[in-house]
Amino acid sequence: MSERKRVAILISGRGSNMKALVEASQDPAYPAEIALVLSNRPSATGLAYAEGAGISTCVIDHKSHASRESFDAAIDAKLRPSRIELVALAGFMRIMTAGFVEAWRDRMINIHPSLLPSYKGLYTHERALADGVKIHGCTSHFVRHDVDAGPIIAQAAVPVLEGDTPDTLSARVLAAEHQLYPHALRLVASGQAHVRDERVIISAQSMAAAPLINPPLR
Ligand code: DQB
Ligand code: GRF
Repeated sequence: MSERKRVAILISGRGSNMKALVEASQDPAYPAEIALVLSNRPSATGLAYAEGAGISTCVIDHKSHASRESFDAAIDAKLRPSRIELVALAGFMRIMTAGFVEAWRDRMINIHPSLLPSYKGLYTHERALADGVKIHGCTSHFVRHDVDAGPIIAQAAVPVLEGDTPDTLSARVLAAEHQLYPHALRLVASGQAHVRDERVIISAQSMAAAPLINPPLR
């Protein structure tokens, strides 16, 4: 049963989603092991946590690369000899080139703080509040060159509450991300999630049937 997939997590900062994936992978029955944490920013606070957890870490600073192609090539040149099989972006803030995305097609996933395809890009919580939506959430998806537009693996719906600010809403969504992302990585690493015609098929999985209605019925 040592067929656990070797995963690299790419971060740029805090790394709370990375921590959620590391904690999930500490269960020997989890189908993925975190073999590498890579940051583009030397100051990413998530690096210290990974080191403390005994995980190999690496900094590839985009500022020391003249082009996006050279930066992405340096990342690829670290992943391959590390025998990485899956890449999980976790608050990684650099857009990847088409060549890198194609090289890792269907083997690279991301967590995004909205119910895609709503609120692609940045400042998702501010925009959701400005629109007055009652249900927000987060999405894990395969990465495509078209940013935040890859096939959706799993989503979590989060209620927007009266008086929410970007801070209170982002904290509620982040807690959902920490549940959703380990679940999505489990589906991909175990082979239960497959891309077919740019949609994700989930095999042997009971589907949620109850709607989240906000405000609640009673
Ligand atoms: C992100 C989505 C968007 C951004 C960052 C991360 C963004 O717009 N940042 C400001 C510009 C930064 C820059 O100059 O590079 N989510 N690459 C591809 N496709 C994706 C998703 C993320 C990171 C890289 C993708 C990605 O869907 N090609 C994570
Ligand atoms: C999360 O909201 C994630 O969805 C987004 O960036 C944030 C990263 O937070 N892509 P953290 O570094 O995982 O704490």
